[in-house]
Amino acid sequence: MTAVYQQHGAIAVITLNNPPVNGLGHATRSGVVEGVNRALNDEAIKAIVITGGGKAFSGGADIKEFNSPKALQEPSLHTVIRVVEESTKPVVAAIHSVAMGGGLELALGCNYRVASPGAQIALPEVKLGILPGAGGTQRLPRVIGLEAALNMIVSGTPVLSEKLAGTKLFDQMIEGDLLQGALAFAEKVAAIRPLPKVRDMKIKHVNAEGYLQFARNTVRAVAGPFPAPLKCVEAIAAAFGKKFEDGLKVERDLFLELVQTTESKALRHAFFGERAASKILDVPADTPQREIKSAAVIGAGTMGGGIAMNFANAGIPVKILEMKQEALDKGLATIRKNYENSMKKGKLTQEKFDQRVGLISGTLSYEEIGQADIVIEAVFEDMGVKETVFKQLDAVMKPGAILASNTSTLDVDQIASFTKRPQDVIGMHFFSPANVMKLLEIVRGAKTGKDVLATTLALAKKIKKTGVVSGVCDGFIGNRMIEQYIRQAGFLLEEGCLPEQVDKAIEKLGFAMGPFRMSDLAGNDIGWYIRKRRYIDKPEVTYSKVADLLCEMGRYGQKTSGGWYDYKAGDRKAYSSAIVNDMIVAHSATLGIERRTISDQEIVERLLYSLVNEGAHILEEGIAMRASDIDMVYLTGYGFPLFRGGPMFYADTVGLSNVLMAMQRYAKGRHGDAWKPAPLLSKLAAEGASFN
Ligand code: 3H9
Repeated sequence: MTAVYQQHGAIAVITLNNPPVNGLGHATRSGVVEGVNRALNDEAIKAIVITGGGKAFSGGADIKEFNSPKALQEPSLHTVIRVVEESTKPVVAAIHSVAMGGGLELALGCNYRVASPGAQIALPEVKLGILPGAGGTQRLPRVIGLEAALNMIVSGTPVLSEKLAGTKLFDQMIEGDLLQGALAFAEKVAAIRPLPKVRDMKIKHVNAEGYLQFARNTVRAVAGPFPAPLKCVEAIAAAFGKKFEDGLKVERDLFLELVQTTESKALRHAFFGERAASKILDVPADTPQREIKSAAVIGAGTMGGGIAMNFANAGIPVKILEMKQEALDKGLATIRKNYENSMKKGKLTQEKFDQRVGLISGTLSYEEIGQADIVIEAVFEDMGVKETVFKQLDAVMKPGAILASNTSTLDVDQIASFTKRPQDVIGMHFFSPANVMKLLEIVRGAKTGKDVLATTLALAKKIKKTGVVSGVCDGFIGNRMIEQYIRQAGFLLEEGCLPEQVDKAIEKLGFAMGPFRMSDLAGNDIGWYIRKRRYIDKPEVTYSKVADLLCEMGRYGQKTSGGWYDYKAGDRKAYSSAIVNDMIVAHSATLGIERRTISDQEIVERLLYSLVNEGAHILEEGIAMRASDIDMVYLTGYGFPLFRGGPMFYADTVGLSNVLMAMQRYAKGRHGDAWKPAPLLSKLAAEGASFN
């Protein structure tokens, strides 16, 4: 039973007890119903208090139960709230820390609510692609008003309890001991009849219809591909002009509709995927961690500067090392400018600006960084250069310091071998711009210490990144997969596409940017450099030379005002380039390829299934621990559309046997070798199973 029943004089206290956040799973729901019935049957009890044990009142319905029979098993949350609302003895919710979703809805079913200040109050269902499905859309407007409720429900953003103190949501704010305060409050109201019920309150608004129409228009414009925000408005609209029970029914129907949508499943997948990524099977949660109170970064370029900003933003002092004063000054000035821009946009106060800039310093001397708890190397992507740096670091860094490399492709084990302390070496692959992008690929070397891994994962959270652990291989999870995607994009050009068609097809699917606009932004010369290095010893790898030809034309992308597209000064818009398109067509002729019309469906399938197949290899080899880790890499680092849940989740929604069938079709075309299915993909498809 996951609710505890206790008696305090004439008051029964039901304490939700389902760590970590008192999710209202089946056992907890049963516990509340049993507790209320027990109190009703005990003549000595005059009132009931419901509160939460541990670190929350309640985080809401147990999301892990969704789409499982337990979610619908009685007592449902509706039943629990009805039992509470129909209680003949007053029920008081005593709220602290977190009251979200179904937790808040349960409190709204109580006759009274008291709260500690500082509690996070929210109906965040919309962030999971659903809406409050246990009366929240009907009851919240009755206590805090239409406009405030609509804002909370459509945004899902938490509001601090003290900010809602003047509304009918709370009958009393309690400073100090919440339970004592709640017991005293319950004593005070025990004899009052009739019992107040939120459902009986009237919602007042001078022009509800007009306001709701305005809300529909605004929400439609910003909801993008997600259906939930607009349905939230519809559910709230039903709170007007309908009987309470009818409004509840509208809400319920919309909830059931939304919970089945792929968009909602994708959002829930991402919610759990983010949390799962920080759990490593052989590194338990109680693994000792090293203390990180100071950091150093090698290299003041775009990457090094961005990495340093992450530390300063988290309040950790960081020293940047450069070889030349000029480069150091330039790097520090860029950081300052970035912060100034944030300040101009009103995102940073002067005080925070001073604080952050004050935490970043520069040096030209390795000796001066020796006492840092962690050092991250962000120098040129070349093994020789890394060797020089890591040998220096090995010589100067204090014992126990973590030595991290920001390499995006190189062998972290080889880098570790340049030191006498491979257990302290780890990969921390940030994505550009490093102060903005959420993803941090954490590369675990063969000898990386478990404490180093645990510390780095905790650090990722501290600097607000999504840390995903990858094993060592060429390109790790993200870049190893993207290589296959880019490869297909090149073949598509040779066979009949132009860059715009490829980009548009994948952008229509929801990608932030297609492969060619992305390359123009990142710089085509980077891929060129990597291809030269990577393919020298791999003559068996076939790839389109069209990108090399582009680079030979000096078209490196936006930075040279021309890449796959043309660019105008001061304008990032991509314009179709006649020279490049002619070059592509001529290249096909040189190869003897008769160009053909290629459908958007083929483009999308070839780009995405190449990602999926490589992802399956990565999973099978244990480079990624779980499919959702791969999805998190793509959602947070590669602009994969959130509502599609990441490449592996997307493949699951298409059906793995359908993915496999399409791959078999493409295997009959040019470069069929690229479509050899990963054994794991074949196996799961044959079993009718999925990755996630
Ligand atoms: C709902 O209520 C529907 C109803 O309207 C209608 C129903 C009919 N369920 O985030 P953290 C787990 S929908 C199950 O790292 P924090 C989480 O997975 C629900 N588990 O901690 C993690 O587990 P683990 C509406 C949940 O302190 C652990 O708790 N509610 C739930 O940074 C710690 O999570 C929401 O959308 C849950 N509802 O933040 C609230 N919530 O340790 C979503 C959390 O195994 N939750 N877990 O990895 C949150 O926003 C944050 O978790 C919260 C705590 C603020 C509560």
